[in-house]
Amino acid sequence: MKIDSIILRELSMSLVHPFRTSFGETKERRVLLVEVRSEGLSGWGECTAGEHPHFSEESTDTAWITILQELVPLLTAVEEPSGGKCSDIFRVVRGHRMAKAAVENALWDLEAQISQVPLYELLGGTRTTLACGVSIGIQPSLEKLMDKVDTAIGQGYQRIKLKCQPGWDVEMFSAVRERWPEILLSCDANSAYRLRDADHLVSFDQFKLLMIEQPLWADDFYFHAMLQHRLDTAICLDESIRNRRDALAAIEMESCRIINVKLGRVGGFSEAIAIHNATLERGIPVWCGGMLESGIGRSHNIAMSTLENFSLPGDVSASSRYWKDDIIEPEVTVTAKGEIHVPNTPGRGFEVRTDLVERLTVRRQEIKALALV
Ligand code: OSB
Ligand code: MG
Repeated sequence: MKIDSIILRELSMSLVHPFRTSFGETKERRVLLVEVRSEGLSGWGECTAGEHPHFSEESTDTAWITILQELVPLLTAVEEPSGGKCSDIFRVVRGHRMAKAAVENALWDLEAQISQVPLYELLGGTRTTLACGVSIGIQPSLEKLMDKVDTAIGQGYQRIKLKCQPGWDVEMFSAVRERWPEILLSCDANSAYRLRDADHLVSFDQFKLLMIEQPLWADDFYFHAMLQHRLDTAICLDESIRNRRDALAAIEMESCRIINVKLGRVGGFSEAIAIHNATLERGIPVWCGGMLESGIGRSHNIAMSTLENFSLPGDVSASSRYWKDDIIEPEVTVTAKGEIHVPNTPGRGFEVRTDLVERLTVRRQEIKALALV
């Protein structure tokens, strides 16, 4: 493919409800989109970096600069770029995986359109229906939380994940478990605990959680392994897993029994597929995490979740849980059984609402390929 131009946009999008984790609250998303144009077609990628470097070292601003100053020049210096070549092309840039993923995924998105095949097929996916779960943020009160859980169960969601932190855990799990003894329930601490909390974390076993996501440090395997040996409940790693090698180390060390795969966190589709294949081979189930994405990132999460080993319900839920108006058409919907039907049309399967994208854009930069050679 020959790239004609690359357009970076920052969109300002308000979440329908603020989302609170152990590291902070988000209401206004600053969504960075990458559009790669080639011969009349547009591939889109979304950068999942947060507004602040709280989940990872990256932010909307660091990703903007990295894409513009480092990744785009590397990409346009290559004769025949493709999504699959991006990890090689971008290798000289250390880290910045969310910035890299935004560009790489736009290329895969474009390739699916050029080849006239659904993106999920290009990735090697086979699932046509996806099991959906929800991630419910830390709430101002137990009553509010019970309402949120009740609504999500009523909507058919197959697994409820509760964000937790010290002071918002045992009592909260008790209340939810008492009212819903049988539901598939998990929790996500986003690194809010320390090893001195081990006894406390072991007490979570009584709630029969499907998993405890990232209880300890965001860069740790060793202490998670120590904790996993004491827990009946499976640990799931999110923040700690940056690539296939991390997944192998975590499995080898028994730091976790489940892995959350996020496209941005691992640097794009190629590395996500590599993690998928390595975990499939070793019998470790994975699921697709979410980063409060707009429809573009959401459609890519759907495509990735069609891979065979995405065997647990993901955090990929309906557009309407996040946005009054999503920037794709149709928006992502979930059936009464808590399923997403994967579109079988060429490309990402959801059109980009370019008019709405323009209206939400607060910063835009276009790089024409001519200016780069
Ligand atoms: O750890 O999974 C996480 C949102 C922002 C940052 C980190 C996480 C999350 C979520 C929300 O859990 C998932 C979603 O609904 O998109
Ligand atoms: Mg998480």
